[in-house]
Amino acid sequence: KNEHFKWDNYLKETGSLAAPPHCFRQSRIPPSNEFKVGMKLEAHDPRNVTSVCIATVIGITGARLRLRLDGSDNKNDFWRLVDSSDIQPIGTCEKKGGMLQPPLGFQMNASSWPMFLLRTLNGAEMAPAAFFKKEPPKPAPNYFKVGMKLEAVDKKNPYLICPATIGDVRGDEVFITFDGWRGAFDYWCKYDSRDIFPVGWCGLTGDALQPPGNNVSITKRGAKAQNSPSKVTRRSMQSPQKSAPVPAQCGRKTGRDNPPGQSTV
Ligand code: MLZ
Repeated sequence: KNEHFKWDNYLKETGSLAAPPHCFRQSRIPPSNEFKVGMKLEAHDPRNVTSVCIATVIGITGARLRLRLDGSDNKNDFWRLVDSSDIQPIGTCEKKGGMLQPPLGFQMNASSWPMFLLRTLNGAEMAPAAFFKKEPPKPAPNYFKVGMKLEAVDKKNPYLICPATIGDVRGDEVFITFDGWRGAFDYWCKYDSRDIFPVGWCGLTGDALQPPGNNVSITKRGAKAQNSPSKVTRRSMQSPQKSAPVPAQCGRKTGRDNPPGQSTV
């Protein structure tokens, strides 16, 4: 159904420009994804990033892996690029003198962890080291400008990659606004986030890029009125920040900064 979404047409219709590839911490050609479902690897626990845990590949999508930590539940799956520095071959942690940790929310008694680990690794299909690709370097400064288009992970639905627009830029952070969704999914992130991609990325990886939402979007109006970026800025300042960390000067989850009754959903 999303074959109807064409960036070329959309960029013309909205009179907007794609963020150039050098803005992103992504390789120009997406890394090939050789992983198979069921393979095991080491991953930093997203909920406790100092812990290195055992993870199983639950799904493959484009250049990303859907991962589940062994001993955790099925409600905390996460997605990582095959060139993410958050993942590594089994044995890496031990080689560096570290110890594999139970995931946050380990479902068994903590004392059963050593035996659980032993059983988990025994006979496991381990992802070969050659499948892990080197993380690309950070672009030196933040090259993003307000109004640039990109493809971005929807953090509330992290399996989705959607058309987005840079709504604001502050230091090394960018405000990601999702086209056609009235601010409901927007977030701040670092300019070198691994969750944002240049226009055309999904086309290259075979990922299904979601079409923009149907809601009348201020992003579109803002894009039409390219000469008044203040509109975009004002709107992003007013957007409720529900899930993403926000630079101190900007909106807050609660309190005076967020006038009541101001919902964009
Ligand atoms: N089913 C969800 C998907 C929204 C995805 C938006 N992505 C920016 C909904 O309709 O709320």
